[in-house]
Amino acid sequence: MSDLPASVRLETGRGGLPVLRVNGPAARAEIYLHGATVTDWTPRGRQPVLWVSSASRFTADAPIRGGVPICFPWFGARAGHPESPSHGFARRSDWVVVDARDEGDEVIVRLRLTDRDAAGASAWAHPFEAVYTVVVGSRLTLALTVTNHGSDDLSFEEALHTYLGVSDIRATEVTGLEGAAFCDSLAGPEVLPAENTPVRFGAETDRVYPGTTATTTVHDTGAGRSVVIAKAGSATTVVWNPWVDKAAALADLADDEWKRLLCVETGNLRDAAIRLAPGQSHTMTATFELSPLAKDPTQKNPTS
Ligand code: TA6
Repeated sequence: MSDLPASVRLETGRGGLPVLRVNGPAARAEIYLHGATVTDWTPRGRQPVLWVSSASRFTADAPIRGGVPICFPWFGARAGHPESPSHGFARRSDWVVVDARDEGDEVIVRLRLTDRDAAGASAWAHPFEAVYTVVVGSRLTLALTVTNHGSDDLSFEEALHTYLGVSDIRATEVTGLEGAAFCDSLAGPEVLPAENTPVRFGAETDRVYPGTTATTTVHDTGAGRSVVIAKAGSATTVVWNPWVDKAAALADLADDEWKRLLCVETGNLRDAAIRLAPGQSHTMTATFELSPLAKDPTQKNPTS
């Protein structure tokens, strides 16, 4: 690791895990080396955008419940390998800091994971290198570049499993997915017809949009703001809220926290899984930006 600029400090975080604390001109951020999990991004003068559970574990053997866990090299359950961890091993592995630098108002941090240092990668015998570039500024940009260092083709799924904080999920909607067909993971693998309305939340929601490159916007009426999520190199979007029962079933999620989180995930899953020839690389990028509430919500806030 080259010397860190003054804007980046390597400190001891929750659970004694190493964390990079970034204090840039335009925003602050926090990146745990464990999973290269970005757990905070707060533009100057604004409220935090990412959400972390108060019940999250910060231990070497578990993923962090919140922020932006990296799902790689598979998403969800690994087909044919019930013993393998959900969402892969990247979010449970300790990444290495490559370097960090200031560039104008932005601070750029790079982290790396290879098959040699990934926890449990022996179960997935493919030589690879993943480099994660985190750009902290008035926008947050996350770019995951995977390179195949093997002599055979490499196929993998990936997702940036972003947990956004919202004031109340029941008064939050997602736009940008209108017209995109989706799979309801709670119902089955069938691809369901597209809807022409924003995604709204009245129950556990677990949707995979298999063929969309669209920018999505999360409209948080209670907070009077929107989060715009643009992406590149990604053909899948996942939208998740656990609601009451699933939240109660998850040990690392406090029972009432389902009201204040929403996952909008940037990925390449299933048919969009990435296939790399030896020596080839692929980059997937998500960019987050705050904007005043883009829509003047007409619907009432059901909690009031
Ligand atoms: O991204 C949605 C999802 O795949 C859901 O099915 C739900 O399981 C969620 O991820 C959380 O998964 P985790 O393994 O972190 O408990």
